[in-house]
Amino acid sequence: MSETQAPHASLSGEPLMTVQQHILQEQKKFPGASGEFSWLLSGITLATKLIQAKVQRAGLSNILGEHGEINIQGETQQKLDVYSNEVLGHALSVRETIGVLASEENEHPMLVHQGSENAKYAIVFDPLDGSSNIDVNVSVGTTFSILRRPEGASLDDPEAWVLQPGRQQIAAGYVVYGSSTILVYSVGNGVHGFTLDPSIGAYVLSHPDMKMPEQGKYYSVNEGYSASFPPRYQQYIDRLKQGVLGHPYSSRYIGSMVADFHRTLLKGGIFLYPPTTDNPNGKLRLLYEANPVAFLAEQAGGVAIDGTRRVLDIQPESIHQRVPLVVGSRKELADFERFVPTSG
Ligand code: P6P
Repeated sequence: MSETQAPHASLSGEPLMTVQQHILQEQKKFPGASGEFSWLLSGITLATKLIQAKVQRAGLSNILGEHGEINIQGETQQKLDVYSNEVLGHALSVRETIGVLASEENEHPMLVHQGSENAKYAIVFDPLDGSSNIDVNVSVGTTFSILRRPEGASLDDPEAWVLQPGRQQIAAGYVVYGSSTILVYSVGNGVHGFTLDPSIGAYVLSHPDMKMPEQGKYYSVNEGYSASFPPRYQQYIDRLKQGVLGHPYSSRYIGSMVADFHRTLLKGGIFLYPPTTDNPNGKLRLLYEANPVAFLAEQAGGVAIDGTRRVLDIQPESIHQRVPLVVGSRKELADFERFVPTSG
């Protein structure tokens, strides 16, 4: 290491910036913010490190296979789903500023601290999105959305804490457990990515101020359902393939939303989960899949709609509500909105 290099310098020679340092810097930009926000987010970083350790060893610790329980979504729970949900629940419930937790794995939101009057935040999360891919070693992810306690929200109505439009999120993010483990988050001041360095057990800034390209070259949708998409969706996808936006598009679909969105954030293009015959409101859940992704997409210069409306403007009616999702680069989304009438 050269003398001039900081003791803990990154490969580029820049001093290492951990996610904790970054959060402390970010929250200085928010008048009145106290250390509580960084303490809250540290609960997420800790939990996702524990989840990552299990995901990386799933095949070895015989944790693969079904847990046998059926979750609120009617899906068979994988053991890692259950573990991830418990780890996040424990790590977050010791943060006294959090009053309500809502998870994809639980039917109802949970009050924590028996509802401390000091609680200011609610956190909504999907502990392990894409879990059906666990057994075949495909990337999975954790998503989270942080909301402020609504003015006057009663402790005996935890649903009111989380049934807020996505534009009310004060922070959102995801962790993608892939070839590397990357945390991407925003507090409304740009999008920043951190790669977990296992040698020091810290998330280190690797993607500062992420911007979604104006246009990409991939479309991402499960074409197995195309016969049941609204016709204009399929016609729109055909246009992309024919090169009407300047070049023919290639298809990329992992079937794990966090991984599909992460690629779209980095490379641009468009990710769609349209309405289908089986899922007329799409399959993705508003509160803990579409909202965090839409928040990040907009912060990075992209666009996120449900086919007609801005995702972040949707008033949720229930915590597991599903919405169609069309998210991606400005150019593709502008063309989509011109081509697919609001009736879909
Ligand atoms: P399909 C995973 O179960 C998930 O909720 C998202 O992560 C993913 O984008 C979607 O479902 C995949 O659904 O119907 O294409 O298998």
